[in-house]
Amino acid sequence: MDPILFYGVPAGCSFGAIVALEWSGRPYRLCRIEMPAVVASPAYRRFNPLGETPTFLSDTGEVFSQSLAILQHIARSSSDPRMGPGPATPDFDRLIESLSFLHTSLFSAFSPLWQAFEGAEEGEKEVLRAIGRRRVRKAFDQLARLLGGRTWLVGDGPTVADAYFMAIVRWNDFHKVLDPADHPTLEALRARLEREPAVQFALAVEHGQEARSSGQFRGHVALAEASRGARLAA
Ligand SMILES: N[C@@H](CCC(=O)N[C@@H](CS)C(=O)NCC(=O)O)C(=O)O
Repeated sequence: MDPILFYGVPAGCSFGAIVALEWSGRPYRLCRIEMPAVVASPAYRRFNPLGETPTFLSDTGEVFSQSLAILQHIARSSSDPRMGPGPATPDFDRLIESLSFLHTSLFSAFSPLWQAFEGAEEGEKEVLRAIGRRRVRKAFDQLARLLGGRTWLVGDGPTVADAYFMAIVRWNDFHKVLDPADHPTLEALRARLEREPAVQFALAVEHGQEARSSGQFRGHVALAEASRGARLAA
């Protein structure tokens, strides 16, 4: 069976996995999960007890979560160079370094801002915003240093690390912590990615617009339909 990615909208971190699936050239399907309504529902929690997106249902029926595990699973399924360097290569350390930084520093820097937005106590909101803004500024500065003078995060072309970067960096559009002009190298990386057909596809999918796949997207699956073939706990 075709693997299924359960992706979250609006603007979920699962965006990176949609791009990776497009680049993989392997057949796949998508299941759209509205946040916060459907992501917290009992029907979705059968796939993801944490009530988070993304979740992946593999071609053998295994169900697992966590963006980095999903990106690595997709990367192993394809020999497209955009999957990034393989484990036996020197650049693999650089790939894991980039993905880890994006997850533990950039993603988590936005967490206090999302908490403030999603309904913290009134007295906590200003504190969360102040912490989030400080952490986002620091993470962008660090990421610019990590990128250095390179065109892409890893190696000579786009990889799953850049796809995941694209998923997270756009959260600044919503929270407006930084002026993108303050980090011209990161802004240039984002602009390069926005010219990628797979990125344009993922954006169109998220917005519910007509989306042209340059990979092997085989259509959306409803949540109820997705459980067929999945190894789920009773
Ligand atoms: N550690 C998880 C984090 C997943 C996560 O926090 N997902 C967010 C979207 S980016 C989510 O589903 N939030 C639930 C909600 O907003 O209700 C991963 O890397 O996949």
